[in-house]
Amino acid sequence: MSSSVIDYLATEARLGAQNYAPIGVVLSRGEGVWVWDTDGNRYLDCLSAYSALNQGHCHPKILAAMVEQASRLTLTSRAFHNDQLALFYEEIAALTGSHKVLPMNSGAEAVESAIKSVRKWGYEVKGVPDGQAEIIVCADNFHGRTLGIVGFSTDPETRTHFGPFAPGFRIIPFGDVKALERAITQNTVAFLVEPIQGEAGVIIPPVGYFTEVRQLCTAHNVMLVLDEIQTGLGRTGKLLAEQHEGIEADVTLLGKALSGGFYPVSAVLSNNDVLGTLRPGQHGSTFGGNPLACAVARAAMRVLVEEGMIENAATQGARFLQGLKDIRANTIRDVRGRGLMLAVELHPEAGRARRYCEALQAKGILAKDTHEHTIRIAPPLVITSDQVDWALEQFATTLTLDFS
Ligand code: IF1
Repeated sequence: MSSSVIDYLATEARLGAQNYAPIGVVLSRGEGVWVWDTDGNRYLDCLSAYSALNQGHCHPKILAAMVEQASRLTLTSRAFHNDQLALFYEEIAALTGSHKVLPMNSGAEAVESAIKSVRKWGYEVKGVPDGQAEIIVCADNFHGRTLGIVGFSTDPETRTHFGPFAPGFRIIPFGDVKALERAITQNTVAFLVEPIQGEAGVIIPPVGYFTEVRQLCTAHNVMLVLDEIQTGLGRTGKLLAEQHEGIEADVTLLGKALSGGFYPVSAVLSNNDVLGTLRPGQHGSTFGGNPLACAVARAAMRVLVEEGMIENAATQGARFLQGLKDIRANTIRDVRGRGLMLAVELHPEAGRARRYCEALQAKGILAKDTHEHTIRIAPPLVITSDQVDWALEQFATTLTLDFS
């Protein structure tokens, strides 16, 4: 380790809140699937900033749109109109088939905004008595870090000592239609769920689950809110993960890759009158819908489609998954994924996944562990076959190591 690296780490440790434990690499440059550290070592990015970099690092067309817009107009607040917002609305609505759009910044803000909107819809349209709205969520969910959201997390690390929390949420197991049916009452306004649970370890629900979820929600006039902040925008090999299930959510949440990693941009999309219940003054954000965010998001959506990244995610994801399945190593308990949202779950006896991520780093791959024994793999969607094959060689030699 060079002295400059030690400085960065020591200064962060001394001055920063210690709410992360990053792998000991200091990055200073990125391009496509690659990042470089301060010593000039190159790595294949297999995390993509938790899927915010679907379009790859520093995509030149998104960069150009950002620079051009930044030199013209960055922020107006929503007190005035700007000449990018309407274009952003047009393009995101056309891309996703949505009728209403609420622009926000972070993913957690989109989730909070959806919760407010479906509650309001529940009171004003569905007729739920004031203060009684219930929202159903899943165990092992991850929807962000705000108080409202961590209040319905089931992960002790995420919620312990952050309470008291707001009422109004019911927690059911993920992938269990019967549990959903039992949990729905007359006061249920929404079911909020990830199409594939990311933080939980890339958990794919049983085949047909979402078809039945859709039917139940429709039958009981419950809004199906899909958090596609991580699964959306091509990550799973389709524009939206809901397309694998042949369903349409009532409310879809996007974030992360909506800006291609340049800027926090999120959105609540709805197919019906949920967002229509919001009136002037009832919700907002200083930065939400600002012209810089809109210009960046427009370019990020455009390159995703024009450069075939969604199809590439399907093709390379299948290649990566098969390659991982072909690795014969006693350490591997399970390999799963859809598109380029992949995970290798290790046997508990193999040692901690973090150790394997550090070994991968030494071989030029950056990946992130989750829940002790799972390695998450999510490269930018611009990855090529050769790069996948190279990555697989590194995984094969690393996963046969014994860190128990
Ligand atoms: C952290 C995981 C990923 C998300 C879904 C909303 C949000 C996220 C489905 C909130 C955010 C992040 C944030 C990051 C870790 C991370 C993560 F490990 F927790 F599961 F991506 F894999 N919905 N996910 O995944 O979006 O407010 O952050 O913009 O450390 O919190 P945000």
